[in-house]
Amino acid sequence: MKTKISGVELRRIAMPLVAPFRTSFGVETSRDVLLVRVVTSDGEGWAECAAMSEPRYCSEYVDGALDVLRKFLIPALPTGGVDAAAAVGRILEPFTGHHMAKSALESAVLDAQLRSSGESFGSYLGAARDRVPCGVSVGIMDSIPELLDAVEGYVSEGYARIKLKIEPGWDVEPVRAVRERFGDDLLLQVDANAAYTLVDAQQLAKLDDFGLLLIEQPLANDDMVQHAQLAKLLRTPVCLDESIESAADAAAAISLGACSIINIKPARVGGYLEARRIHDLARAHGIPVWCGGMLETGIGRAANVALAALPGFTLPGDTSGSNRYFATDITEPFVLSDGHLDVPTGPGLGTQPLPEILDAVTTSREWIAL
Ligand code: NPG
Repeated sequence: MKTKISGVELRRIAMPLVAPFRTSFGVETSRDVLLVRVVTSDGEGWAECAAMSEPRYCSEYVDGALDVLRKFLIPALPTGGVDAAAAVGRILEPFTGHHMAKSALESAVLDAQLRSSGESFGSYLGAARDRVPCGVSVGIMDSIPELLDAVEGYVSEGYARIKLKIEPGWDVEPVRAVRERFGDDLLLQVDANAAYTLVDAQQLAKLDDFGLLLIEQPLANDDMVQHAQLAKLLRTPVCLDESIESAADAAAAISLGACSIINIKPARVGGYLEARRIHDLARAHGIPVWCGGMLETGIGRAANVALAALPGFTLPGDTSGSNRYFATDITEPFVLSDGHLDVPTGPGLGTQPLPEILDAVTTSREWIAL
């Protein structure tokens, strides 16, 4: 039986962050989030669009996602209904790019489908465990003492690994300071968000002394060949994030030797089904993967935690507790226990927005009938 979609609500919310989050591409103080709610003949489904307010991490941004959903993606859904969420990706394929917007629409339909069949995201995707070890991403700070205080706080909360954001001028020294203070056993990795070029290879090779798990996206998003060259010059494993927008990209990166680890962000690759394909491909090639984060509310976090429970996710992800970013989340918060988060077991995402909190942070709503 087909699932008929009667309409889609696009709801924008403003979520203040507990502290500014600085990366090599900008500073976030508040998260401008687009939520998607589909209403279907099987019930409703929720999803979160990961696009940020400005196109700095990638070309997508919230106003753009709203526009493409409203004008092209939602109107493309057949009024006769879809067989399953898996059909949504194929229906949206004629539109190029816009992976985050597409991912949100497909995920909302998947949530509706799973809520109605009573299956959880984790079970549907193939989760192999009921809880996942969690890492935390630590932004660029004004000083080393400030960084050490922040890391100290996360280590005492029980995070299983620390990721330091780096950029030219903030790389070797912060890594050295964290290693000296917290010792060699701390699982530590760095993320450059494309801030370097191949000319910086010698500087990046200095990080080899610190036993890092990986260096993430050192070079530009479209520099696959240069990442392969850099990987030969470093002992630290190269992990790609921004460069991998599809399973085809992952296949190219693996065969080029551009990376030996992949950060899978479902939104960046167009959804959880493509994310699972990348997981399967990487696993078949012995390439470890881990689940990235984009400052998600509990809606996006729930699905990410489910994905992170798949067997090839052998490194801790950026699946932090809700309180890493938000004083009040729009769902029941995800709370770290012994460095882990439980994989939700309820139907679909296994969580939903709390109406009063959601209303309090809503800045706009729009209903698009099919
Ligand atoms: O824990 O949700 C999280 C954020 C982890 O560092 C993180 N995300 O480049 O991976 C990244 C970075 C990011 C943040 C990317 C915001 C895009 C937007």
